[in-house]
Amino acid sequence: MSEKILVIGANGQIGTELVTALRAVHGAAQVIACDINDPGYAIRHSGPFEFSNVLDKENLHHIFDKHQPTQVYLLAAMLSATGEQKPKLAWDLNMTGLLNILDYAVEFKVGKVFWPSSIAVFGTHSPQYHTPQYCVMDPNTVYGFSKLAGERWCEYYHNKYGVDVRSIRYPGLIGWRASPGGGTTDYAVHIFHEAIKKGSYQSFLSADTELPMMYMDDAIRATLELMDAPAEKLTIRSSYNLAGISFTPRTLAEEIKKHLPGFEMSYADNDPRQAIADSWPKSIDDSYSAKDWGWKIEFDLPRMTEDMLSNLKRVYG
Ligand code: AKB
Repeated sequence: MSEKILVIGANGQIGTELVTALRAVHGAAQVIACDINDPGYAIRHSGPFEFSNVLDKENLHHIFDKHQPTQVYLLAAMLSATGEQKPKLAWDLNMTGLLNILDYAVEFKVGKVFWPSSIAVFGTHSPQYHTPQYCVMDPNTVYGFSKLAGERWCEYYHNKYGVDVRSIRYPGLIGWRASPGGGTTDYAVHIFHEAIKKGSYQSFLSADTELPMMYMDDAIRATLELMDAPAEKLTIRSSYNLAGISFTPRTLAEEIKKHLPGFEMSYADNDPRQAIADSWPKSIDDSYSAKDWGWKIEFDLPRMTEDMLSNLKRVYG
């Protein structure tokens, strides 16, 4: 049976790359990119697009009715740093948006739903190193506890209504095709752009702030592999830990200097994102992902750095 796939929040950092990957696998006409904003050139010219607002249930109903999707990827969300500036809106967007999609997944008998969670579900009392799948979770950002509540809703809709919902707790994601929007891990993308454009970068996180990150190619592959995994193999319907690579701003700067020897890094003081980063894990244990659906990372720090720089050099000419 051919799939009909809705990607909601298609213009964002993950959506831009996921739409391209899904269109390559399933054919452009089968993947409907949806976003509240005008799409970029690549998305508009490579297949169908619908304006959608996850908080507008009527508009969503129309889109589900028109396309009768077999799979839905819900990527529209407010991230950690922006969420702290607009806490009520972040809660509403992240929570009501998810519940609207889960309701329509039941009503329209959608085959599979993907929804991203985050390392932000962990908090200051979670183990900081090799943070396990199951442990104390006391997130202190609106983004973090909306993701944690969302995980519980996903598991609930799976158990109660049989929705085949699948989810990953993404680490910070690093890619060259699209910019991140309002996260605590965004420095690890901006640094590459500034290194090429200006030869210097001021990190808003301190030199030794270690966080789990992942190259976008690995993140997209993980998403597609999880969505392709046989349902009976999946033992987790809240969200799977995914480890990625852990590094600090200092280590990343050193890696960039191997390619751009003149690159200069400085560090800002008192950025509010520091406290968020300090409450998150430094590394993740993703053994459930390896066991249940065979997950294996491919990009380490040197390989990711080389790939980012060579692609961005091409982009900036
Ligand atoms: C953020 O920094 O808010 C996101 C995330 C780790 O979920 N990139």
